[in-house]
Amino acid sequence: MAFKIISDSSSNVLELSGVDYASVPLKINTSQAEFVDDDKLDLGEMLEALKNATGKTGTSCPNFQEWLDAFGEAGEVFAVTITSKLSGSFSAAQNAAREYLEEHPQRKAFVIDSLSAGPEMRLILEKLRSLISQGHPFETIKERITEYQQHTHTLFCLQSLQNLARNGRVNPAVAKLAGLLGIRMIGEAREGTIHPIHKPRGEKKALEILLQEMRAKNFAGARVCISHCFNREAAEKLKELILSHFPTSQVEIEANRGLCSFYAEAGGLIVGYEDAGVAL
Ligand code: X90
Repeated sequence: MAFKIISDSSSNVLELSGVDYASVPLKINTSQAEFVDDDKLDLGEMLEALKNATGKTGTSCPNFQEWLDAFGEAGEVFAVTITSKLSGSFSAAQNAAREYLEEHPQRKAFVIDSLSAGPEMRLILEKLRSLISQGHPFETIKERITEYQQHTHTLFCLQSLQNLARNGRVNPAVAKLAGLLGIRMIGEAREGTIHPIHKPRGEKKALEILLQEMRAKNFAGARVCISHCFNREAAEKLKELILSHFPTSQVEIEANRGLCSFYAEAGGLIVGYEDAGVAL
């Protein structure tokens, strides 16, 4: 049966070559406009509209029907969602999978809670693609991807946490300092939630701390994906820093799409990486 991989747009992955793939968009809303996080989204326009927005701004996840439509007619589906602790996307995808399997009992579907957002999801999606291309059966891929997730992690470095705080995804007290006097908030995804760890001042210090935190989680030079929001320069510097200590690492850089741009805000970096256990 044909495999299909799906993720919601918090993964920043709009296309995945070599496999049947679909991205299901989240939406970013102001009281004046709605931005659908698909390949037609103009990020510059979205950030400009957010800057000028009066009133509440927020996001919404794909609903049951949108997930179900993405499952389509595929025989075996893997769906990867943003962390279930901060969004309803996982729950909607699970309900869609249940319906899909009820309608077609011979088909298979597995919904994966990434417990993260952004580039760690890309690592999971690309691992799924590689397991599929190796010809493993569905059940083996399920086991292997669950095992793989034990060895992937997310760190972030944000210059503003306003949108996270305003939408109840971090404590406003935690958000307060970021952005003042060059202070960044470095944190990690811990059990699917946002966990602050450092508040360095200045970019150089921030990048050093990111690498230090990666080492603390047993990073030893495997795959890394850095996503940025209008800050390619910092992403490039982090890449150089990682490569200077771990020359064999494979480091990719990507631009955040709409959902991650809304929450990581201008200047933000999100880092997804594999620890040394991944090769075992
Ligand atoms: O359902 C919705 O409307 C989406 C809500 C998403 C809320 C949080 C997104 C955070 C994205 C922050 C850095 C990465 C953190 C890792 C998460 C545990 C960007």
